[in-house]
Amino acid sequence: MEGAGKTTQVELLRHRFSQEGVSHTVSREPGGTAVGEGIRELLLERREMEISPETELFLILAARAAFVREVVTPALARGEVVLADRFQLSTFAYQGFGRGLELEAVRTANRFATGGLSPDLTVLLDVPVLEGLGRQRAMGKVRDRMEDGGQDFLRKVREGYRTLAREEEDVVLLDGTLSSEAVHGRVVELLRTRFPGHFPETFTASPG
Ligand code: Z5A
Repeated sequence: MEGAGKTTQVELLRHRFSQEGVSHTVSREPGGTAVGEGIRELLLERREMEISPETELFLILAARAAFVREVVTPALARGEVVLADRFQLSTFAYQGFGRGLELEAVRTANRFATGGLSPDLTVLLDVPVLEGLGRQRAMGKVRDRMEDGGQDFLRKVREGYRTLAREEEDVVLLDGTLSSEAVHGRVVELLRTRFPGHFPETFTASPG
């Protein structure tokens, strides 16, 4: 969700990976490529522009197709861990549950955009809508087009996320209302248990 702490957690993890010598790439969606940044601006900042849910979906997937081919696939080929603050689960939640597009159609179109590449793990940081919006307000973030959908829209998105987390094996819900340090500790433990042997022994919730 908005203001759930994704940027904060990605930064904490990036720092730990650097300390531990885990090679990684960090990127954001939509964005992360020249075409993706252009689409991001169109999608989020051009609030005067009418964009239908179907058009919105294909803009997001156009950015994703570039992201997968230009950022993710090359990074994986270099043996790196790829960290992204959002990916396909956001599309299922926002465009599927939030905008009301048929979920199976969204999944099919997404599969085409990604060429079938799927994350090994998605961490869902769950916070109540008002708490996320309050955090964004406190940091002075300007409302974007997606938030123009209002709280009802965002509640549908949150319920969608929670449903997806119950149904999908590679999605784990964490309580995003805990402190940033507590959430980070849980993320580290999750990575250690999900991918045993992949990270150094020193990669623990409370470093030395
Ligand atoms: N979108 C979509 O519709 N479909 C898709 O497929 C994709 C995206 C990929 C992208 O926004 C928009 O695109 C998004 C969905 C749509 N809609 N909107 N709006 P984004 O990802 O760029 O923006 P955001 O989600 O609004 O991100 P954000 O505001 O940067 O939130 P965040 O990264 O999750 O939070 P943060 O920046 O880490 O933290 C926010 C504040 O809370 C900050 O002051 C922190 O210090 C504070 N914070 C962080 N963690 C905590 C904890 N644990 N406790 C207390 N305070 C905290």
